Amino acid sequence: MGKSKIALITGITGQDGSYLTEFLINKGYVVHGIIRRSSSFNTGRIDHLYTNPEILNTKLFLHYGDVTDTSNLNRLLEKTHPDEIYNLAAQSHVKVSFEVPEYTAEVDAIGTLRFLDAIRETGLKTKFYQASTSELFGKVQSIPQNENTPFYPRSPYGVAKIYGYWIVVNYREAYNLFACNGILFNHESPRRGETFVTRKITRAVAKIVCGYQKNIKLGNLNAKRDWGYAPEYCEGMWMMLQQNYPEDYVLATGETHTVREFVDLAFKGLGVELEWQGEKEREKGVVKNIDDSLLLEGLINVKPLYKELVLKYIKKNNVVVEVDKNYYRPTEVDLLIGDASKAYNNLGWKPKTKFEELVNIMTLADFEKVIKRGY
Ligand code: NAP
Ligand code: F7E
Repeated sequence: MGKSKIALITGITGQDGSYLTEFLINKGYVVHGIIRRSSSFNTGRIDHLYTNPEILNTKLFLHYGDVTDTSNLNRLLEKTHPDEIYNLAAQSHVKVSFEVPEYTAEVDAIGTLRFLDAIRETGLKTKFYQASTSELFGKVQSIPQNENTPFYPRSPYGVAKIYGYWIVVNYREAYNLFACNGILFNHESPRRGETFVTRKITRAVAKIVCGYQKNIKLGNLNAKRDWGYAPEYCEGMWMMLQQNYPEDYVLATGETHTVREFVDLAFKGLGVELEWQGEKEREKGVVKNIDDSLLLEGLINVKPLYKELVLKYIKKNNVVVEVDKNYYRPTEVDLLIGDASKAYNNLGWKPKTKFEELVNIMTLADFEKVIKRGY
């Protein structure tokens, strides 16, 4: 048996970091992950790996670190000698980036430079994946967006990530590094952070149906996103680093949907049909009908309990969605829809999970959590 490849992952405790770690361990890699010191546990998404004695300290090693600390990154590179680096660490929340723009730049832009420069300095022969984003397209200059679409970021997050993108291109050209930008459109899962809109919706819908919450307050319901399923996108990251030449790739589904459509489907999966009334800040999602024939297949075995809950807490004409201007952004990205033909042609990468299936996976997972734990 050959020697295992070694991967170093920043952002291992995040949504993508956790799926990528599972994927790489299954492929026979030894994975080193950088975690931040935090005042409470932040390893929830990788605990199933971390607490497995067959994995911890044989296939998975965790190191304290931070992409704002150059000496730490240099040390970790010298200690771990990775074949592949996946730079997923980021202040990744677009709305929050308006509140902490400088910190966002420090982590998302300069953090990327620190890593590339550490690779250059150590002369390590390693491949580098940069978590670039569809937020680079921002105020879109053409529809759909692909690798040749001009960028127009609309947030401090997008602007910081554009620096990350170009510094990867520059170090690739200047120092011949094997470095790739994955320009990934939104990708979601039951492990998505609770303040991103998809997870906020599926969690709230589950709680509303179970009587823990009356309604959900959201911002721009008209925003359109190209939403895919995170584990598939993590496989795409790995595929980029297995090519003969480093290039940049868009990963996307090629479909776009509004936030409102996401809300509709999440409620529908739990047997609740909505009707939208009013406009702009006065728009409301109101219960039109309760129909347990709409219930997701995975929930059939909890049907009696579901019926008991939903009939108790959800009534026709209940207002379950409201608009709250506090969730609006100073500048919004109105529409994203990606064209991933290059990834399909060169990598053979293709998204499998369709929009409705994605909403159902997330709704089901949150409903099961709420039923079991109440939150
Ligand atoms: P996420 O769940 O927010 O995870 C971010 C990770 O970065 C967490 O592990 C976080 O650690 C870590 N981190 C934050 N600041 C750090 C610092 N200063 N030093 C070291 N680690 C730090 O994000 P994600 O959804 O998995 O996304 C992964 C990457 O892809 C991010 O770079 C994101 O910007 C980018 N991206 C995401 C999407 C998407 O739709 N998900 C699309 C395109 C690009 P803690 O757990 O301690 O907070
Ligand atoms: O917002 C609208 C909001 O925060 C999506 C990050 O992973 O993907 C993500 O960035 C849309 C926006 O994701 C609420 O205005 C309405 O138009 O889920 P989000 P994002 O901003 O698209 C990209 C590709 C990344 O790279 C980022 O790291 O939904 N929206 N109401 C809301 N958004 C939030 N968060 N909360 C609301 O209440």
